[in-house]
Amino acid sequence: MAEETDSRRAETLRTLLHHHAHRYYVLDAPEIPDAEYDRLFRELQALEAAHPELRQADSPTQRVGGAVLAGFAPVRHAVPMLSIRTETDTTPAGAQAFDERVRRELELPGDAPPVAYNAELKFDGLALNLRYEAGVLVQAATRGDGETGEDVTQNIRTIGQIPLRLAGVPPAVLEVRGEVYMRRDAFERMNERQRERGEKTFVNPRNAAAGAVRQLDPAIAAQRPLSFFAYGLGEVQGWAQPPTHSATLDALAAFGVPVCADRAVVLGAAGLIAFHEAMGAKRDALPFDIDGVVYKVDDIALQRRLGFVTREPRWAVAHKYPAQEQLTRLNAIEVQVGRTGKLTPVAKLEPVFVGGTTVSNATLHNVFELRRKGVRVGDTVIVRRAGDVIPEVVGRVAGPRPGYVPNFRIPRGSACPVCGSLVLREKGGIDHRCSGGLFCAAQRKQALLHFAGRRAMDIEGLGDKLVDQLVDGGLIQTLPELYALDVAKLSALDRMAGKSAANLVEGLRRSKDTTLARFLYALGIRHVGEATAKDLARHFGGIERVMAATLEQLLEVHDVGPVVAQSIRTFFDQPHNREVVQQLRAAGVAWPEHEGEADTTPKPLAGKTLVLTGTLPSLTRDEAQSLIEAAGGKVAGSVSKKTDYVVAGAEAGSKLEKARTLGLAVLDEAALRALIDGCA
Ligand code: 5U1
Repeated sequence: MAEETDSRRAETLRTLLHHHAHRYYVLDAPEIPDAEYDRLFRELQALEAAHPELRQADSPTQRVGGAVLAGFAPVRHAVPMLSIRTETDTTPAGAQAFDERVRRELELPGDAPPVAYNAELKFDGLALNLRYEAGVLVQAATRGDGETGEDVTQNIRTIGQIPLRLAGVPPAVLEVRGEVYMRRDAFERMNERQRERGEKTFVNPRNAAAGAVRQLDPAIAAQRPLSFFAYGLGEVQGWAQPPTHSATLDALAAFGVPVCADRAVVLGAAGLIAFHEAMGAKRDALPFDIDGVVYKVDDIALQRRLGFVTREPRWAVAHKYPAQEQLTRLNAIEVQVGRTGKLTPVAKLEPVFVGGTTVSNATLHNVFELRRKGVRVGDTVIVRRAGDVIPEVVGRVAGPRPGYVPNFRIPRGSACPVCGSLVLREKGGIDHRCSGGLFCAAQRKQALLHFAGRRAMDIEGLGDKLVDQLVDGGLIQTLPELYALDVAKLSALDRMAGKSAANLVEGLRRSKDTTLARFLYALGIRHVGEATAKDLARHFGGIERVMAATLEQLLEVHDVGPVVAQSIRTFFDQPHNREVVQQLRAAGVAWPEHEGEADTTPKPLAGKTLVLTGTLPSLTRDEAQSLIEAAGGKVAGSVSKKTDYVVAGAEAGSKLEKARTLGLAVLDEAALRALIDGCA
């Protein structure tokens, strides 16, 4: 009896979790807080651990694979996976030619009405066949040679968007075909992480996705954020397929399979051309790469009449867009200083048309990556430009060089090309940085914005547009000059007549009355976030003592390690930076004495690191951070094994996903408050 109850409960939990996973991953519209999802998930895990016979292949707990695959078993496709004819003429003539071909093959008279087509996107990923039997995902296979693919079921199970069980009343057998891909933001984040660790980066989202699907260890595959869109069918049993392709896609969406919303039924060549143009204009704004659009005759009966030529259907074509990767010559390498002081080697290229625009500069990220890619001046290189991401050099074309070309270097002791301050690289770090933080013109805007920020000096009315005007108009060269602004000077600026100017002057006046911790944070010293600034203020009690502290003394401060200590020391070793501090104080910036006195309130989150994600029901991000810090906790920007809690609200994204993958504790706002109040 007890067993039957457990079995029924497990079934209920599976159904609930499938429903909420679909709401979360596919519809992006969760109905329950993440903490509740986690609770249900853990309950099912516990039930399955106690009763292994209840564990089923379609259980949501089976998404994170454990065992390392020995290799991939071959899978013979029940229905061959065809390829698609490609129209490389990227002009409207490409669409026109397809429509003419279809009309000819169908022997339509010239005055017959236009053919209806389903127009969709051509995703730049890896083709997959998902086999569902009685609605349960039993196998996922790559295309392979079209006849035989590889069994990648374990890895595919880790993709949250792919349902393990279909919704509704599913057919006996349904093979869903589509493309697994990686979103551009996920790809950029993943590469940024690789760069921070000094590891190899991926060339483009397609390679990263294909590599993840074919990754032998499902646990690693699970860390690669993949997505999926369905676009067709393989074998089907026990289902009357709708009479059109567009209705088939609607039916797949109703089964809970992700289908891209950017699709349309259009009429004739004019409709195809309009779709090609509309999607071309939208291409950069899409969150994923496409390399073209696909046109398919919508009527399945007409598709059958048209049939195939060799391995390609006559009823479909892929109409390309200009490539997002091109070859060109690397003419020179220059160094650029970014807003945060980071030095980036920039490739000066022979201008090339790529991803829809002419590119003559591209980032090389850092000298280590540049060296790993083996890129040198004079090489033929591959340039990628996709979406609104900065163009980058992703590699070189192998081949002999005409003679010796030295590796690009930023020598030890170099001077910043903008301000002449010393260029440094942290021990074990990847990036070279200018140490002239408050002085360097390249960093001026960033320094001002950070200084004015709400959690720094809190200068009301000083936003990025005004900072642009102040710096570009030459009104401000250094931070202390902020406090010399008056209504007369400000009124000359755009949108600063009358009250706005007076309000800013008042904001500046009020900001002078601050705390040592805020002031230290406002200086924008690398690695000195709010929590460290507070620790420094508490420990030293005065700015002179912080500026004079030796490395050893800095290391005595709570949570200050060698990298942070060195960064503080380097900052105050720059005479320009010390001058700025003195000038700010001379301008009237002041804080109460003895700020460092001990705080005796209880600290239930002492030593804990929390990450905030999503929108909380009643607290803003700043309020939640203040609450956590007042309770002794630290707020970190990214999730890692060192995170103690992830506090998640509505529309929490990849941080929550990662927390789940790492098995971290996830709190909602109520649970956070309970923890702080000591009730949890
Ligand atoms: N959207 C879409 N992409 N795509 C790729 N549909 C589609 N259809 C394909 C392929 C290879 O092939 C069928 C026409 C067989």
